[in-house]
Amino acid sequence: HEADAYRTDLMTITRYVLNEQSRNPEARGDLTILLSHIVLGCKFVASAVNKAGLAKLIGLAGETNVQASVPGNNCHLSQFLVSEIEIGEEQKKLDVLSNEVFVKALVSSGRTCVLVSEEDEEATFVDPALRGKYCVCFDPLDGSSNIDCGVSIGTIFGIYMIKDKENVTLEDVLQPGKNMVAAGYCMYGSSCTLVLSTGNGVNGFTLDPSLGEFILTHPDIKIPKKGKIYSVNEGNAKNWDEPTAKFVEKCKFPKDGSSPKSLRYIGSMVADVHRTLLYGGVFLYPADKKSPNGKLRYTLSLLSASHFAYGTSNFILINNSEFTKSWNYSVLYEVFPMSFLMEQAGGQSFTGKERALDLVPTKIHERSPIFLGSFEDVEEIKGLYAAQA
Ligand code: AHM
Ligand code: MG
Repeated sequence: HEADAYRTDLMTITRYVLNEQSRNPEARGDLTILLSHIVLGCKFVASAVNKAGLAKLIGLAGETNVQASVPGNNCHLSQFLVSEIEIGEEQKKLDVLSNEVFVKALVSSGRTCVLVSEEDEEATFVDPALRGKYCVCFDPLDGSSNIDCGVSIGTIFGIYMIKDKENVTLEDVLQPGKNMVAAGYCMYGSSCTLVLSTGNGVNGFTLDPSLGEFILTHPDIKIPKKGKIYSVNEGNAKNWDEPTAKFVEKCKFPKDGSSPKSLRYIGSMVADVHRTLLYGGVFLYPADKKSPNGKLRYTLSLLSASHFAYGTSNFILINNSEFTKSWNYSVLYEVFPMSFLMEQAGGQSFTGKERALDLVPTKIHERSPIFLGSFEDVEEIKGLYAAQA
């Protein structure tokens, strides 16, 4: 009977968010509307990603794009998005296209005032006539270098509320992650899954392509207290700091008689974090210690790379005239949303110095190391950093 109920009494994401809204007597439905526009953006990107191999959406500029449609969604906004972006336009790379879709969906929701996107160097201040009380930080298509080989990719978003609608500033998004009111990601994989928290636990919804709706499939996700998996780019091991090196050594050669952990690393943050959330374990992208031979190598790349610092995962920093390579994650649209979800699911997230959600960013594209996952595994990492200090 339960299976029947599951099949016939569908908990769509909109129904879920409306239920949540009704629990708060002061809620006016703004977050519900905003989320439905984010959901539409995710459906659009899901559809475009699915067609990428066929339609050559990722092809070079200059070729004319094929028209993509949004399955099961005939509302005006989706038609507007499709016509606005795709018909007759030259092909755009999927990450650029996704960014445009999300910016337009967010602005037209009438519920946003500041947008920060990985794709845009500057924050977008929404036209006063269309302003609402929310700020959205997002990476429209993270891991886009994985598209060509069909590896899962995703959209990540975090939502803040502004302080004063009449006086909107960058300070509204330069807040610690613990002030976020909602966060989530959508993974475009073997299925399309949207994981969301509005500060009351974490829920996962899977897109039913035949309905064009996200249906609740993973209610109240809780991450296991301890996991059997560690997830890290081991190719960077030579530059790890000591606590990271010690932790990974312990994963592989435990001295307490426990079994070694398995290594899983997809190289696509949304997919790696999704697995960590469901199966437990820890995902880490540590700081690099200064590479003594790095100076010459990075001097050359700095000249050009400094111009492309935003919108790519490699960010070159000048530090006391020495060059430090940093591939860490963006605080606003990667570290905070994922940390928010982890904590809401009973796990934790740490930067190597502090609780990730306590970090106060000073610029919109600030980056940070990250260690997140099962509570006990992250506790162990925190212990190693504390011992070093
Ligand atoms: P992108 O922001 O350029 O799309 O790349 C970000 C991706 C993340 O999804 C992934 O976790 C990371 O880069 C992998 O980094 P690395 O290849 O250094 O392991
Ligand atoms: Mg990214």
